[in-house]
Order: sequence, then C-alpha cells, then structure tokens
Amino acid sequence: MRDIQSLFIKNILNGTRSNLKECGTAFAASNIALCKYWGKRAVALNLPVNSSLSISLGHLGTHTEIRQGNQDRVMLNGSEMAVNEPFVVRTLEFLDGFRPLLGNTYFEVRTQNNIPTAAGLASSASGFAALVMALNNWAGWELDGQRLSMLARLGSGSAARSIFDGFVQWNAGTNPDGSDSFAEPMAQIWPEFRIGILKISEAQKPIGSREGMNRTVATSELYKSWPAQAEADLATLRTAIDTQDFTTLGKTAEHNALSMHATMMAAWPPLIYLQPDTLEQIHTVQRVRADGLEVYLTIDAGPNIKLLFLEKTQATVAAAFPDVEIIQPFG
Ligand code: 2P0
Repeated sequence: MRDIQSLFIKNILNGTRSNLKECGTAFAASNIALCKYWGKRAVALNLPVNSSLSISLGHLGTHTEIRQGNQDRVMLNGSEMAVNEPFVVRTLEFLDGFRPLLGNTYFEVRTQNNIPTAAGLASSASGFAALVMALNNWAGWELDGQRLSMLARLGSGSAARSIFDGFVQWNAGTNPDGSDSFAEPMAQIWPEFRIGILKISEAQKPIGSREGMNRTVATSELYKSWPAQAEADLATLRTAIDTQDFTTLGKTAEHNALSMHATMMAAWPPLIYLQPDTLEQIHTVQRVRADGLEVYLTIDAGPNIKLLFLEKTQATVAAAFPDVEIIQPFG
C-alpha cells in the first residue's frame, strides 16, 4: 500500500524540481460535507465510491510549518508528540512517501489547530491539506490545486477538499490510477450562510471513519443504494448553491447525512455513531422547523451535530440551541 502511494507521489511530482528553503508554511481550512464521502473504491489510493461536496470553515483550520530536522519531530499545538502517538505515526507515514524526493531528509513539523477542540470537528482534512501545502511552499514546487488536492487525498480523503475555500466538489473519478480524483472549488459565495456546531460528546469514537466506511461497503445491504443517491444529491446541491435556494440545500444535506447513517447502521457489526443526546437534538431541530424556523442539520461519523441556517435566523437559532457555536464560512 505504501509502495502504491509512493509511486503515485512520484508520478505527480514527475519533472518538478525541489528547491528547499528554510521553512515552508501554509494554512488550510477545515470542511463539512453537505454531500458525504462514504466508501472507497480503492483503499491504497483513497479513491472514493462517490463524489462529495463540502463547505469550508473560513478561518477555522490548521496552520502547519515544515523544515529539515536532525530527526523526525512532530509538534501539535505547541507540544512535542511521542513518536508512537497515532497522529505522529500517520503524519510520518504520509511524509515517508515524499522523503526520497527531498534528499531523504528528516522532517520537523509544527501543527497548530485553531478549530475549537471542544467542537468535535475532525482535523485530518485541514491537517493533511495544510501539510501538503506547506511541503509545496517549502520545496518550491508550485503545484496547481488539482495536484495538491490529489496529494492531500492520500493522507485523508476529506483533505482533498480542504485545499480550497468555499463550496468545494471532490470528483470521485473513475481511473484506477487515481489521476482524475481531485477536488475543485465552486465560484459561488454565500455570505449569509451559517453553520452551528452542537457538541454532543468529545469522547473518542469507538470506530474511526476509515474502518467504518470499509465495513459499511463490505457488509451493509443498504449501501447498494448510496452511490446513486449521493450522485443525485450532489447535483441537487449544486443547483441549490447556484440559485441560493437554502430550503433545497438544507433538506438535501440533512437527507444525505441521515441516509449515510442508515447505511452505517445496516452494517455488521452495526455502526451507531449517534448518541441519545444526538437523537434528542435531531428531534428539537424537527420541532423548531415545524414551528417555522428554517434550520437543517448534518452529522459526520460521530455524535456531534452541525446546524445549517442563514444569518436572518441566527438569533432565533441561538435562542433555541443555547450551546450552539456559530461559524461564518464566508466571514
Ligand atoms: C466527509 N467523512 O465527507 C465524510 C462524512 C466522515 C463522514 O470524510 O479514510 O477521515 O482518511 O479517507 O476523510 C471522514 O473520513 O477518511 C470523512 P479517510 P476521512 O466528510
């Protein structure tokens, strides 16, 4: 698997000269999918079954610095991490693919997440995107967004989308070599768009996304209907973004997320990421919506809820959900 990734990296960088400067830096925003990525058609190259569409979180994400060191070192939010920490192992495994192209150097990586840790938002998307962009800056490769997206994808699928800001589509592609599976930004901006984070639990989820999606593909009968639904939802979402049709966007994103959870629950052993408090808040969303408040939700592979609403309802949403943390994606 690592050989396949190393070869992919070599091909992407074919003909690109490295000219290392003292230090490379980059920032990448985190993202939340409105049409979810769930399931891989090829594990080694992180190739997805379906295309997905996300919105980036503005200034919330990961800042990364990379330079040459005397040994491999990884700092997270100012603290040096032990080499056997999963975060470090995953970072260095990813960087191993680049090492031969950079004079077999040791890496010193400093990563700073400004995503509120309490918000329960995944940081692997912004983390691997920032790492690839910092490498590109350090080595002077001047790669375009398409190639940066494909490199970030190897670290974590959702990182392919975090190379860009705003609304972003990650095309699943069909080529077995992964050369057409990359993200592209959409031009539309929607300044009134708001995301509300409802933190349900900070506990580590028992099954990570990676294992969870592989299990779903392998064992869930309901997953058979997922690729077609995702494709239809993505088309609907694109039109809703084009026309700023918030109702259609909200309905489609919520339906997409809950359909993904249905495929997970139909896996064996079942994957149930929702907690009792998640269900309680889902019911609250349904109740306030029945009362006329236009708010929708999406949920990733965990118990936390992300609300979707517009600026004009912000005060009402904050009153209905007192613990909500509000993000302005285009702020
Ligand atoms: C997404 N998720 O589209 C979906 C929705 C979780 C649920 O992308 O194995 O960490 O590294 O490619 O990107 C989380 O999965 O998985 C994810 P890998 P990743 O945002």
